[in-house]
Amino acid sequence: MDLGQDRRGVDMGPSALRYARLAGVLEDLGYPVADLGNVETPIPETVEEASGTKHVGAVRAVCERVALRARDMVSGGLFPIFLGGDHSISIGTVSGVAGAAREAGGGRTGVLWVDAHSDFNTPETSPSGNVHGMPLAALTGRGHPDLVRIGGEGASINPEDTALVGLRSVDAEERQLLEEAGVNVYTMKEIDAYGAATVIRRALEDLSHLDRVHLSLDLDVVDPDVAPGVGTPVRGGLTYREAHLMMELANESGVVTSLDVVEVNPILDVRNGTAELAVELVGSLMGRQIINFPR
Ligand code: B3U
Ligand code: MN
Ligand code: MN
Repeated sequence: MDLGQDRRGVDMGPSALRYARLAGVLEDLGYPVADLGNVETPIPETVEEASGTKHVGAVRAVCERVALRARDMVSGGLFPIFLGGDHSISIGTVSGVAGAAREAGGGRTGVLWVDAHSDFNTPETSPSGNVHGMPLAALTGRGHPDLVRIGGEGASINPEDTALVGLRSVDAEERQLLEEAGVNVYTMKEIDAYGAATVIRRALEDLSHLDRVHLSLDLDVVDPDVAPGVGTPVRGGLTYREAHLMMELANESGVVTSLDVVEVNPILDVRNGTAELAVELVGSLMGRQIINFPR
């Protein structure tokens, strides 16, 4: 889906990730993989543009379908990997995963949001009206009622059950909302000051009380020199090595139970390198190591 922002192209992200051998990399690690195909999504050319929050009705309809798929996968005991698409899909993925787990007595779900942006805007604070800048706010019960309702009435997750890592582009009023909500925020400044390992371990520690953790990986967290094929590049991001370390430490912690890979834009990419990096990062999260040296 690319309805959550203005640039065409992120709807081709899933094809690029498949072409970069996502399934093969997971199979090489020993996992059985089932590709469940694409979720039916309209293109912006066929969607009537509403004023205010852009394409909100269509985004909601797609996210409801995504949430149903997410529920089925969690109920079936699978590890869901959702391919975007712009980041608005995560209103569907997270609400579905969290809702299914809650209802099955599987407890409380938290979110590790790895992104250059905090995606905590509401229609009132958003400078763009783009839904991909709003998903985390909607998931914690803030924003457009049609977005907050996705996957079931009310908030899907508690703000204190979230950790945001890699931020370097936050709007002024969005920042105020983040502060009021009490989410755990780690900007690039903390990564520069304390090092990626320390920051990632703290973020994982913030989520250690939870039964499930959904990792939402927006590829724009990585520096655009390394990952140019993203919808909204912001310079000053994670290095190649920091991005891998993040995934390796998440793997070591053993807490991650579902994953989004979003905002890969093949039109802006160079020889599919951003999709290939994304697939490598999924490999690191799922246990790929340079050597399995006994410790
Ligand atoms: N905060 C801005 C920009 C933005 C958010 N997420 C992305 N870009 N990818 C907005 O439009 O909400
Ligand atoms: Mn995002
Ligand atoms: Mn982003």
